[in-house]
Amino acid sequence: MELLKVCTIACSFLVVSSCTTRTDGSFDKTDKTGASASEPHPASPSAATVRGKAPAPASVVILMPRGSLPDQRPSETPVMDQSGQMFFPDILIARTGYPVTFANTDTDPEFHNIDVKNGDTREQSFNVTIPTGGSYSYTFEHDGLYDVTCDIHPGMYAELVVSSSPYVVVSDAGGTFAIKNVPEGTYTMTVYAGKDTIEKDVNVKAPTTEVRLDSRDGSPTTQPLQ
Ligand SMILES: [Cu+2]
Repeated sequence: MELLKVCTIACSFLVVSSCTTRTDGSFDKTDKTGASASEPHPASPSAATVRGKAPAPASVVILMPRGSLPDQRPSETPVMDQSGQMFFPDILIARTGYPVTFANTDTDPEFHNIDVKNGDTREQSFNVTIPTGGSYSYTFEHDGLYDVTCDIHPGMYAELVVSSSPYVVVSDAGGTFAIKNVPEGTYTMTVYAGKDTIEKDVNVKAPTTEVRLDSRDGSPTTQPLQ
């Protein structure tokens, strides 16, 4: 009888407890919200896809909110690799204030140095040498386009796009681009198309916002909200 009473009390405790006790004595704390910092952020119900056609292949398209930036960590750390005496990818997108990994996975022992400069100011961010199998992590504190070169192999070149906005894509070879999961609101779109820069006000509405980019002369254009 006494044993039954103890068992009843113990079982009641387990029912009301939010902890799952394991036989090894460890336990998992249940998060009643079901959210996890490592899970990707779900799109809001009013999120839109913003798409259009940039005037040049491999254009960089950035949507900057007029209001506050979303508090969203990047889902993964971007990696710029060096292999076969090439940078890969040749255009990499990174978030301001979060790390970027630079790696050297050349199969033949090959030293590379990585010289990174701001494309506008020419200010050098860093210049390091990475042996085969090594890597280097760096966090950029300022938005911008950065040139990535290797002084040992002058033919090596890549571009790094550092943005405080998460809404950034590189267009395909035909200039077509699509930015997904963009909350509704007003934005400034900046398109880096070769040596041209186009700026445009965009009013994003779900489910899809088409953006026309008519300027081909490179002069900044401000057009009415769509
Ligand atoms: Cu190199």
